[in-house]
Parts: sequence; C-alpha cells; structure tokens
Amino acid sequence: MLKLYDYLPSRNAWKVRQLLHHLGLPYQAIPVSIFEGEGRQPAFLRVNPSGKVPALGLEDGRTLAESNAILAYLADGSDYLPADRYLRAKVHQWLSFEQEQVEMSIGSLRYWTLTGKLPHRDATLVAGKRKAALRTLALLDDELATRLFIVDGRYSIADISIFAYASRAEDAGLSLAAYPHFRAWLERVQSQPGFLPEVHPYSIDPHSGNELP
Ligand SMILES: N[C@@H](CCC(=O)N[C@@H](CS)C(=O)NCC(=O)O)C(=O)O
Repeated sequence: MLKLYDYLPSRNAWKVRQLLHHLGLPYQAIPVSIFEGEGRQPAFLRVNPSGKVPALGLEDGRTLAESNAILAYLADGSDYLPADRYLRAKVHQWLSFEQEQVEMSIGSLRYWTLTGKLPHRDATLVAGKRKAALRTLALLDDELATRLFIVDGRYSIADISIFAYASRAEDAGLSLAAYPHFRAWLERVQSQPGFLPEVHPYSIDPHSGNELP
C-alpha cells in the first residue's frame, strides 16, 4: 500500500490527500511531527533528504518528495494530468508558479500568521511577501477571467496545487474582494466531486508555535 508521510495542517500535504481521494487510492498515513524535529531524524531523511512533508512511499519501497512531483506521479494517465505534451508542460508551468509565487508568498504569510510568528519576522520581508501575494492573486484573477480552470479550462493537478494555499489567502489577512474571477474559480474547485473541504488548524498541534528545526 502507498504510504503518505503527512502533517495534517500542511496544505502541501492536503494536495496529495486530495488527489489520492480523487483517484480512490488507499494509503497508510504516517504522521510526522515536524515541529518536534521528526522530519530531521535519520529515518525520515532517508525518505526525504529535505526533511519536509509530504512524502510518498511506493509499494516497492521507493520514495518521492515535493508535493507537486507527487501530484504529477500519481496523476499520470488520469484525467488530472493531460496526455497532450504541450498541455502537460503547461501544467508543469503552473506547478512551478505555485511553488515560486503562491507558496512563497501566501503560504509563508499564512504560516507565520496562524502560528504567531509574524511579529517576529523582519518587517521588510513581510512587506515584500505581501506585495508578492497581492501580485499573485491579481495575476490569477486575470488568468481565470477567460477560462474555468488554470490549464485548458479543465480541472487538473495545477488547480489542486494552486488552490492549496491560494484559497487560504484570507488566513493571512489578504482580502479577496478585488478578485471576482479568482473567487469564482475557488467555488468551481470546491464543487468538484470528491473535494476535501476540511482544513486542519495548526492549533491541533501544541508544538506548532515552535520554530521549525
Ligand atoms: N516544496 C515542498 C515544501 C514542503 C514543506 O515546506 N513542508 C512543510 C510543511 S507544509 C514542512 O514539512 N516543513 C518542515 C521543515 O521545514 O522542517 C513541497 O511542495 O512539498
């Protein structure tokens, strides 16, 4: 059976849980207590040398890390990743965008806000992330003005990936009022059959106020 190295409040891990659910693939969840340093233990570093979740253990013992790489692996041959070469590359374009622009701005701000770390971060850094987050939301709003989903108007792993953190922008105090097309897309993603609505708060982990090791 597949193994998912997981941390419930992680939206990167949610991406993988969501796709596994869409695909109806059973898996064993292995919780990793990242704030207690479990991710930096030798046993987990053999699964993912970067010490982060999510990571996937395959039936044959091989492992795979990085949420978007896991999405691409699991979605291969399914409706969630197009067969056409150009459209697949477009999906990868948006997966890279997600890591560089969505996770790094909205994801960081949200994490610092919800775990009480924001006041301890450098003000210039926070202002830069906020500017990048608003630029990212405006860009997505523009793109989604002309199509239903991010690649070729069809729901794919690009939508799952971007949705993970972009949909939580308000957790970081970012208003979505100015982005109607983006908000309509959020609703379309949420109405997909098998959508996993649960958002696990950091407060379920008494260690989440700690800095990561
Ligand atoms: N680029 C990675 C980021 C993974 C990541 O940052 N995971 C966080 C939880 S959301 C983590 O495990 N952090 C633990 C640490 O940095 O030690 C991905 O998309 O999977």
